[in-house]
Order: sequence, then C-alpha cells, then structure tokens
Amino acid sequence: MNRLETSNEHYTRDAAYYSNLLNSAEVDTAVPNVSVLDSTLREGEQSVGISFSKRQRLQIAWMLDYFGVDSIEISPVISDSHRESLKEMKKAGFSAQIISHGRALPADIDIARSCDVDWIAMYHSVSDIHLRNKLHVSREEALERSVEAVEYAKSHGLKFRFTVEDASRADPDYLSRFISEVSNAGADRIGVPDTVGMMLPRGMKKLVRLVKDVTDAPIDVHCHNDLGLALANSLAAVEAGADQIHVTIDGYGERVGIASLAEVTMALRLLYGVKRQFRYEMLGELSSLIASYSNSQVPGSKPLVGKNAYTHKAGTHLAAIIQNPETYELIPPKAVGNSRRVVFGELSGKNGAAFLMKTLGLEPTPESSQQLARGLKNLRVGDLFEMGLTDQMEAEAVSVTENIAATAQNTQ
Ligand code: HCA
Ligand code: CU
Repeated sequence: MNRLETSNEHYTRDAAYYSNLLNSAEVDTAVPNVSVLDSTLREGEQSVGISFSKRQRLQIAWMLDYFGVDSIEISPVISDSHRESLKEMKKAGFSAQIISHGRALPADIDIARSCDVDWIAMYHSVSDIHLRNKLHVSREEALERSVEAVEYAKSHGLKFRFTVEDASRADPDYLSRFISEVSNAGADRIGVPDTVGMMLPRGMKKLVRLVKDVTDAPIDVHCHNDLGLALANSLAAVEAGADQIHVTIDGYGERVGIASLAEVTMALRLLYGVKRQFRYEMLGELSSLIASYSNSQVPGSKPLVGKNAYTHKAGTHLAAIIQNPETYELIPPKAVGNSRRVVFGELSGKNGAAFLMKTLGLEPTPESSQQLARGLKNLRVGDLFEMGLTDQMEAEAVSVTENIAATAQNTQ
C-alpha cells in the first residue's frame, strides 16, 4: 500500500486533537470569563520610539474598541494632549471602558476627575527596592498614603483599580497586608503586575493566589516581558483566577513591553477555548498601524502578525503546505489579518522547484524539477526570492505535487 492510499480512522482527528490532549490540565483551569485591557495608549507610549498624536490615539482607540477589547487605558497625567485624548475617547461613546491611569496621589486623581471618567487606575510601589530607592518612603508611609488616595477616590465616587507596582518583588507578608487594607478601603479591582518580568508561570500563580486570599476584588494581571515570559505568565495568572489580562498592540511598552494583544487573545481562543467576539482578523492591521505611527517595521518574527509567521521555506514544508496549510499553520493567515508567502532558494527541493516552474508557466517533470532544485542549491545564495501565495496558486500547486508524486510512484 503506498502512502497516498493509507487509510486509517485516526486520520479524521482534528489537527489540534493530540496537542489539546497534551495541553489539558490535571486540575480544572477553565477560564470562562477573561477580559482584556489594552494599554497601548499608556504602557505602549512608554516604549522607545513611540509618541502618538491625538489623531493617532483616537484612531487606535477606535480600532481597539471595534476589535472588542474590554478596557482601554490612557494616562491624562502625562500631558495636556493626553488629557484631551482621554476626553475625546470619552465622547466617542466606545463600548470599551476607558481607564484613566495615574499615581495613587490626590493630584493625579484630580486630573482624572477633570476628564469626567468613571474608572481610574492608581498605582503605588510595594517592593522595598522601589520604596527605598524610588519613592524614599517607609513601608508604613507607603500604606498610609495609598489608603488615603483610595479614600480620596472613593469620596469622589470613582471606581478604581489599585495596582501594587513591583508586586512580584515585594515581601509577601507586607503585600498581603497592603492589599487587604486598600481593598477594605474600597478598591474595586486589584492590579497585580510583574513589573520587571521576573516571574515564572508558577510564581505568577502563587502571586495571584496570595492576592485572592486577602481580597474578593477581581484581579488584573500585567506581565512584563523581560525574559520573554509575559504571555506564559499572563495565562498562568488567569489559570490561578485573575480575570483580566493587560496587553498592548505587539507588546510595546517600557523596555521590552508586556504581553501582546494578538498572542493573548489568540492563545485564549485556541488553547483555552475562550469564546469572545474579538475581530481577530484586525490583528495584522492593528500591528501595522502601530508600526507606521512609530516609523518602524513590524518585526518579521512577531508571532501571528509578523511577515515570517506565514512564510514557508523548506521544500518539505512547502510541499506539505500546498497540500494542506494545517500541516504547518496553527490558524489560517486570513484569520489574523496576515497572508501566506513562500520563499524560493536553496531549500526549495524538487517540490518547491516544480511549484516555481508551474508558476512561471512551465510544465515541470520529475527530472526538470529535480534539476532546478539542484540549480537553486548550487547557486549558494540562500533565499533567492519570496512571493505571496494566492488561493489560486495553491490550488494549482496541489495538482503539481500530486502529478509529481504519481509520476514518481509509476517510475518506482
Ligand atoms: C508603570 C508601572 C506599571 C503599572 C501597571 C499597572 C507596572 O509604568 O506605571 O498599573 O497595571 O508595570 O508595574 O506599568
Ligand atoms: Cu508596566
């Protein structure tokens, strides 16, 4: 029996069947109600090279709202221009909640009040290194100040998240007491950041559990990506009971940023089966918008939205992709606003070479495609060129490889 005739009932399994089995947890880690807060206009603007105009901020906010994020964060404390942006966003009547970000200080809270917002976020550091070297206050002073700010916000009828900055490097006993007090004083949500990106996923889980032990307030997580663990840590945090993840478009933020909108929303959908009405197909456009507003390019290697995410190179991959893209793609490019490409060059092999010949209007035979494949290899220039792959070209390519496979079998 040759390979093409092999029939087996296991072939009917969905491509993700066994990976889903491996990913399934021993304990219940279902995350039915997870929300997404986008901080591109706050954390994202803290990224080197990013400084949006008011028009750009409004455009980004429109698109994020249409994409379907639950909240959009911006800091009116930064400048008049940011304050005006926040006001314009409020006027636009978005479905997303607008969150005004600032320090746990009456002065910052007043700025938020002047913008007529319902929800604010205030933050205060809780790690000794921040208290000593950044704020020059004792643990007691920090707590006192924070509770005062919370009471101030409450007395003005605001709803707010209290973020314990640098929580992952704080003394857990102090952290518990701190959260318990700000939460008793009326915090509506608690923000738990891994400010310098030092957590392992299991550390993030412990941190979230510690917070849950002392408050019933819902929990936001904000994971920095200094070791590339932002996505894993954000997901671990929701497994432990956090219910909102902070993201930015393409993960931009202070230093190397936080978890990315595309990765978080797609991982929630593909790996946790979270059903949200996000417009995932906007992800590519959102990514290129930020790149153009910051005069940069989307890095090719960015998961899902980068150019390389759907560029196939090795001949074996190319041959498989044109038979069925699921062989090497976890989700079709169109679903995330990306497109498929192929690279021709020394790795093309006979299948890639045959495909190239067909594309150029030549009729490939096993011999001629083998010859071209050898030629491409002997050129020793690596990648020769790349091109987009249309549905039409893919359909034709399938017939090319099938013909080649059939001829090869007949000649065996
Ligand atoms: C900052 C610190 C912060 C706050 C996070 C939050 C962090 O730059 O203001 O308010 O949720 O990473 O700790 O971004
Ligand atoms: Cu941050």
